[in-house]
Amino acid sequence: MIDLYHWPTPNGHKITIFLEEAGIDYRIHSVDIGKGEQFRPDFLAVSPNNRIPAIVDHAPADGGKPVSLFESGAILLYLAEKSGLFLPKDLRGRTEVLQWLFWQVGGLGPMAGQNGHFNIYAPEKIPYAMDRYTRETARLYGVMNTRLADREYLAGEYSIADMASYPWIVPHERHKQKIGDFPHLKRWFETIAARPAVTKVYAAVEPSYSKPLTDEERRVLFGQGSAPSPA
Ligand SMILES: N[C@@H](CCC(=O)N[C@@H](CS)C(=O)NCC(=O)O)C(=O)O
Repeated sequence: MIDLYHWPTPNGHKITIFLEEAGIDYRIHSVDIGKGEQFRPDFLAVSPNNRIPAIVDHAPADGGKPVSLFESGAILLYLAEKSGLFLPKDLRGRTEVLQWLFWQVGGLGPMAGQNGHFNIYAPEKIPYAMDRYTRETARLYGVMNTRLADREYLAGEYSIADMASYPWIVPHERHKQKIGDFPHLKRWFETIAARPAVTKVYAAVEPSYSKPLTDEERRVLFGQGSAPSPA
């Protein structure tokens, strides 16, 4: 059994997609990040970065005490190794998947995140920042589109690299991208959207970003400084 600390955001969806695809039993612990539940000591003990997702695996492969883990990329890698699924075992296949997984967690996620921040959430409209992150998101979409021109998935078979990237393409309109401008990415996006596990994840809960933030949620999310709590 996996305890999943979750909120319905792109990084949260990566893990529910994996668990549904792999058919692994899990229990969701909702962490309402707009209400500040990410600062609760019991959650910080699992995720000291006060971010979802995080997991606790009560039946780790070494038979030892439970393993707790934060960072979506590390969680996907852990679960893939645990289950033997969605990550090739051969050197080259594995390296290729990890390369695209790291590309997502170090590039697509943070850049699209800043895109959303400056285009949607920022109280002041700062044209330089909006333009910078809209262009950078477009560049990353272009990289994916080129990569997908001659293959079905980002790296070999459907893998944790695709599961990490898909939830960050779902909000393409919010991120001011026209998916039709990226035909290979669009084909990939539609293929993954039609997978039963993915449909189930998105049918179960509306993404948290579907609703505008309240002033209090803004304070909690964007007022954080060096202490693990909002200002
Ligand atoms: N690098 C982290 C990013 C996780 C992240 O940013 N999570 C957001 C939701 S998508 C969060 O928990 N935010 C809470 C906060 O900002 O306090 C990962 O890939 O897991």
